[in-house]
Amino acid sequence: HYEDQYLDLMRRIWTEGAVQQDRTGVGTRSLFGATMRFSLADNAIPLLTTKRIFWKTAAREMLWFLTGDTNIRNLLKQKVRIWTDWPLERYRRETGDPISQEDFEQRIVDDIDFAEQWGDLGPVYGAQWVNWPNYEDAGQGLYRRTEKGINQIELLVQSLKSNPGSRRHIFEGWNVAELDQMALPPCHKTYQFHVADGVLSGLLFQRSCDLGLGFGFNVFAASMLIRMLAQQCGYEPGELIWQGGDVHLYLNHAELVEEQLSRQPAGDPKLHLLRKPDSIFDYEIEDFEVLDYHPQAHISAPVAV
Ligand code: DHF
Ligand code: TMP
Repeated sequence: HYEDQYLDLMRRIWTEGAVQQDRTGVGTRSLFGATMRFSLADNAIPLLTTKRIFWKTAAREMLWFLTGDTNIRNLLKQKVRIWTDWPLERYRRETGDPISQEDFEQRIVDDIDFAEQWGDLGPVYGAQWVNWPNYEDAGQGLYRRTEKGINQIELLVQSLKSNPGSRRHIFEGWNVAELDQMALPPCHKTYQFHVADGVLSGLLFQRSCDLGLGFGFNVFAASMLIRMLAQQCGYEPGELIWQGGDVHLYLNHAELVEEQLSRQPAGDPKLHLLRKPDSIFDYEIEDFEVLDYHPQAHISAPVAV
């Protein structure tokens, strides 16, 4: 089963991983450098089956990235709460207001000025993917930002269509000059694509991977993106190759890890695209359907902020 790769890595990190003090103070066991391959042929989708993954949440996040938005307001309007912790932490720290998560989220939704001040994550994923800063010569050795940045996704679709054999089908979130403005520097930072015999595959390099929490979302979203690109460009979907840099398990995920490792993966879920939108930017959540997904119960675990 495709999920055995994941469970094997989880077991290896939990038993052999080096204990490391990490940025969050929670502590991890970690291992450096890992690869997994998942087939996307015949609508196959690498959803974890040893616990439920809320794939619509991951899908909404991916669609939100593609709009270029970096404010959590539009996520919260869809009840997607996975990014709240970071703006909430900053708000509490800078104002001293001990507001609850629910009240903070409600205020972001209700009050657009509040959202603009406190709901933005900085120039993270979406900002770099579709609006990478570009500059024009303003004379006298000065440069100014152009009105529109570089849309890496649009360029990617063009290059996949017009020059399939290229080895440069890449988009990148790691904008070195802007890392210090981001709530978190990108984890899933580099995406590369490859076309051979009309089959499109994608490779994701993830510099840092929370194997207990983020991973299930990340492989689903990357696979969904490959499927969308294949549909737009007229290719068959091939594989997702996932590569992790620092792959870790948080020490407070013991219960999740033990429980998940005691379960057996089963089934072959399918992702169906119900419509072919006019462009890569026109997909909606209703365009996606997952069938044959019968996971075991969800396991909740705390997220290290
Ligand atoms: N920090 C850390 N420490 N781990 C992460 O995985 C992570 N992921 C981020 C931002 N920072 C992070 C963005 N993605 C959840 C899933 C993905 C995600 C952030 C959070 C999460 O909390 N998942 C829960 C609840 C899912 C839901 O509410 O739908 C889960 O059980 O999967
Ligand atoms: P770091 O910036 O110190 O590496 O912390 C980021 C943490 O978030 C780390 O545990 C990896 C995790 N993460 C994912 O696994 N997937 C994601 O998509 C995101 C945003 C974060």
